[in-house]
Amino acid sequence: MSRAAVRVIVPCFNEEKRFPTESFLSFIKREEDYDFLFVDDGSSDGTAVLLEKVCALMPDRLHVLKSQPNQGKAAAVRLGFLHALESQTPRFLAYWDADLATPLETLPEFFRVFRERPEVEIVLGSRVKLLGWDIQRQILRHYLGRVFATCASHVLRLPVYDTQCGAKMFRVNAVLHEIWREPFLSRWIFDVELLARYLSARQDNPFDSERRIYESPLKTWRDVKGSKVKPADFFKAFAELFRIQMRYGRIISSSCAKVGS
Ligand SMILES: Nc1nc2c(ncn2[C@@H]2O[C@H](COP(=O)(O)OP(=O)(O)O)[C@@H](O)[C@H]2O)c(=O)[nH]1
Ligand SMILES: [Mg+2]
Repeated sequence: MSRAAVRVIVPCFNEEKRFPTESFLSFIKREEDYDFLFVDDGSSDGTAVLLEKVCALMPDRLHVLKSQPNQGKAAAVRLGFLHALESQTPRFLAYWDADLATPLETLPEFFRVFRERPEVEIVLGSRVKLLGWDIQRQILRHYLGRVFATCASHVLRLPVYDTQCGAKMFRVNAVLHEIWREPFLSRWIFDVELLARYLSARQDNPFDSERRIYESPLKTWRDVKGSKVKPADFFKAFAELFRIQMRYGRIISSSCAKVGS
């Protein structure tokens, strides 16, 4: 693989029809700091063949990892991270939804945050709907998403606005290795579990997490047609949030109490 500073993991499940090949190719030609690792998550359509063809166009910057059978986004992203952390580790790792609901042009904005703020370890894309900004979200998903995000923020004891945006970047360090090591309990909301793990790992001083995690408001975000997430998954997400609370809640609140006392 190339020696790019940022490796971007892109989980792909049955993306043949909506995969934005041109957007990836034109971005990579313009921006030399990035390379991409696509993880084909047991797709049953032509995604694997398509990804091979695309990667063959720029083999040092575009790579594909195939995993069978389908295991869900959490496992696919984790596989990509473990692979990237094994060899020629880049300085930064990101994951990004294949539909480019968050445009690739946002990657340099996240990268800039790390360069300007040495204390930051995680940058989260945040879909804040403000006048004049181009955040296009289905109304139902927006409101369900806001309810969920508020509950997630409670469980994490962290004033985070948006845990579920599929665009996140991480500084590679020992904590990063630790938080990706184990498989996730959750299939749908591993982003929350990842933050819970981060807070647990950094439990010596949890209030510093508010400086180390940076939410970057997105200028553009579009709900791309063809999502495989269904309304019923909203309820599954709550069941998983409960499991996360049971598994990590005590350790997060005890570290908050320790610092507060
Ligand atoms: N839904 C789903 N997405 C997966 C799976 N494995 C990988 N992904 C990828 O996860 C990303 C988000 O999927 P999408 O259906 O757009 O979800 P949404 O944007 O939250 O509605 C895409 O890059 C998918 O290809 C899976 O098993 N199910
Ligand atoms: Mg999507």
